[in-house]
Amino acid sequence: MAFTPHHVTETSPRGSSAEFDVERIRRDFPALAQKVHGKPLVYLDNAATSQKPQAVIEAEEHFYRRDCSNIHRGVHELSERATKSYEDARVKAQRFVNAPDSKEIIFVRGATEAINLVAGTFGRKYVQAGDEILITAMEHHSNIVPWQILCEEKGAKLRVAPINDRGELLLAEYEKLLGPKTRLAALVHVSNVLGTINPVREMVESAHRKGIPVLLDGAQAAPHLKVDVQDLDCEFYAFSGHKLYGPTGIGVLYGKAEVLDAMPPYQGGGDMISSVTFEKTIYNSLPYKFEAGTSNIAGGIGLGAAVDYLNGIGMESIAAYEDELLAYATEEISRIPGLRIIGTAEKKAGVISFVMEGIHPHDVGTILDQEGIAVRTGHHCAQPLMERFGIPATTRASLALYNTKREIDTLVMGIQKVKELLG
Ligand code: 7TS
Repeated sequence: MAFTPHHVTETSPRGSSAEFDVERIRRDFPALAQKVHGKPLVYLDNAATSQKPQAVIEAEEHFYRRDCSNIHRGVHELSERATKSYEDARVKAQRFVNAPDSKEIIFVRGATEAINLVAGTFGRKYVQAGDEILITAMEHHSNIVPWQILCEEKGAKLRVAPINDRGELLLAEYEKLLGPKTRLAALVHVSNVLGTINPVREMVESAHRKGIPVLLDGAQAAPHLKVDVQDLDCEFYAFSGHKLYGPTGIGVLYGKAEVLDAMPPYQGGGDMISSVTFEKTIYNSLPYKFEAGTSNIAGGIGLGAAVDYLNGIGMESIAAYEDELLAYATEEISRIPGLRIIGTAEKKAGVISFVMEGIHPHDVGTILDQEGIAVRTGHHCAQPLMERFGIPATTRASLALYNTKREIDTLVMGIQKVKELLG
């Protein structure tokens, strides 16, 4: 049931602008215009999930209002429209990460499911007792726990590449840990707590020199950087739609075709088969082999609209704007006495985590909320990383393309207020 898209219909073409007009961008995001506790919303919890532009909301709504139908199976008009929009979105995602072929784009629920898919199929097939999986000390739980489950089942071992006090990976240590028993290196591209951008291209190269395949967790990279899976040469790349201004419940696993082809299916059911008898089932070709059951069709279409939206602005412009904003925020926030930033790597994207002397992050978050400022507090699903820094939790401000220096100033004033009240 291969579907070959000929002409991909794009939504909301904006034309790329050399100048980054943040005020115009803000108007595309209806949720940003609201007040919270009587104060204008300052949304700085983008690493958890980002707000959605009108174009994404409209794409989902359009599907439910006009095209709602199941895909890949109907001969009728609505099903054909829905199938085309969904498969167009796959091509958009393919181009977004520069994958060679759209069949290498597997739609999943998000980065978590993408990693679980690889652990449950690639891992189950290739990992044996005594083998090793290599991760880093700065992984999100979703790139730790699936490997622990696999290791437990197989009698394999999880190895962890250490980091320095700035939150940078110790590359020499990482290379030493790439050994003859390593079956996969599963590495975060950008840390959700520290903001560290790992030198993943070099890390993939070192792994490949020893014949070790690599999965990159790009959940926090895809919204901030131009991702090119051919340049990175990784076997797998995982990301979530909802952190990329798209809907929740949809994400992507990119995998090299030859690697995906050799892997057993993930879940069994409709759409992932080519033929079924009680004696034998023949699986469908890529990407459908890994997409059992009715997909998040509206989500996929919404993700396609998010990609169009980002392309209209340009990932390079977004990265440059956010870099400037991060530098400003770092400078302003680090001036506050008694505050310590956790994660001071030379190469960072979009995240500032901090702790304040004598004040619990939860109290910081609660007071900031009263000021209309949304941040996340806690361990950020990275408990081993908290342990590495000897802290239970941080307050985290995470940036998006629509944040402004004015909002950073509001955050700084909010933190001053926390100090006045609790310091
Ligand atoms: N990997 C990283 C690096 C992440 O930051 C997250 C989510 C995931 C994987 C999982 O993504 P999901 O979409 O499948 O849930 N990170 C966060 C966060 O920092 N705050 O809330 C979710």
